Amino acid sequence: MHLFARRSTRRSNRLQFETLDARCMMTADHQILAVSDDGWDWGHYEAEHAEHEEWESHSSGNHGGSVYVGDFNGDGTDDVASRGDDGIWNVQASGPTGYKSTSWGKWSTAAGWSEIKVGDVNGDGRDDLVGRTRSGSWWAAESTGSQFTNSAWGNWSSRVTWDDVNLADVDNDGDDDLVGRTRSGTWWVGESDGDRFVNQVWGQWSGQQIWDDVSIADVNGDGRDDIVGRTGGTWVVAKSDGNHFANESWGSWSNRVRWDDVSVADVDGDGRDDILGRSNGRWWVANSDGQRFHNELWGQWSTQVNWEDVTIVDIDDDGHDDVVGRSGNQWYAARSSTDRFVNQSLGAWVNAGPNARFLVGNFATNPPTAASIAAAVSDDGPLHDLNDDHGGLNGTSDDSHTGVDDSGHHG
Ligand SMILES: [Ca+2]
Ligand SMILES: [Ca+2]
Ligand SMILES: [Ca+2]
Ligand SMILES: [Ca+2]
Repeated sequence: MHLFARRSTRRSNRLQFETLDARCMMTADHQILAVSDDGWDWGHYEAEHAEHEEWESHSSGNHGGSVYVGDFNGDGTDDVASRGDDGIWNVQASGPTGYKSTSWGKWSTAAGWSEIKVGDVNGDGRDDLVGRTRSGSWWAAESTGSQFTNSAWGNWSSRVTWDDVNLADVDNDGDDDLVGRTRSGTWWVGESDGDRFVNQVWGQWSGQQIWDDVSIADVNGDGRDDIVGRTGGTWVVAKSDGNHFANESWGSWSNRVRWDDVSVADVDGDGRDDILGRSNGRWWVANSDGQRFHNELWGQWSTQVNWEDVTIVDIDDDGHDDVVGRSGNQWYAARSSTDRFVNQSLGAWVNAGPNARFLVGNFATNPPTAASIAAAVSDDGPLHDLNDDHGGLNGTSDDSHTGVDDSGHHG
């Protein structure tokens, strides 16, 4: 499953919704959406309760295995794009009346696409898609708001192996740029000029070492995206000055334990991205002070269950990123209270079929409700009302037999 949580979309939503009136609209955030091949549906998360809200079920076509979350029509809420076996891009645009599924364009079925990424490469506020062909050409499907316009944006050699390819705005000009590292360790940036990617060498990491958890993060909060990665336990930051990356050691995590769900999140809401990860059930945060990471124990989840779909989202719109995840059909949140996580049950998702796939994003709900959302889909027959006896997202606070172990909090 390809899951793509859009960090920059969330950031831009926050910026857009700064007026008081608009804050009401922020309630249309934080959904968990489940997708299957024959339709979808969702509930919303509301204060202490997670309630299901049954909407129309829409055919979502053949996903071809991958779905991409982004705000493709630029209305401030996330949509879902998928590409079928016929090469056609289908966008499920989320809006106040539900999802509208339309064809937005087509990519060749013979090009051998890889590294398909979501971002706003031309800075117009609408998310676009980029992908690279087998021969190394980068193409962008630029959103017009209702369809994609395809054009060639650049080329990266197909003779070298590229690692950790991402879209990120490394120069803070509002256009998402391409970043990627060759196997020999050179960081290349395809800097977007709004029409194409201009290739430049920005930095160098050792090609001899193993790099784990390489991610995009603006660790010093200057608006320029940086890159973080861990090698031999040391967290290295490739810090952008707008023209190149400077390598700095920011901290370390033990490399003798296993780390799960390592993610970038601004858990304390100070505008600087932090890193979190779970080891032996404990959530540790590498908290950025703008110059280095400070390791802090923030919470604990049970080690007795299998956690899936663990995703960063600011579920309560307080500016502090939270963590959501599920164990079976039970959804939980580790909610940031500025300096630690508080575990919370979001309820159960009872009627999504075994093949249902879940997405977390800022999908629209109708009507907008306070601190919204969670959504699901069934792939095994008619949808049931999740508020009925089947349980559904009944948001009970009964944590007694949940997978969450609340005992591990410090402080
Ligand atoms: Ca765009
Ligand atoms: Ca840029
Ligand atoms: Ca930065
Ligand atoms: Ca932070």
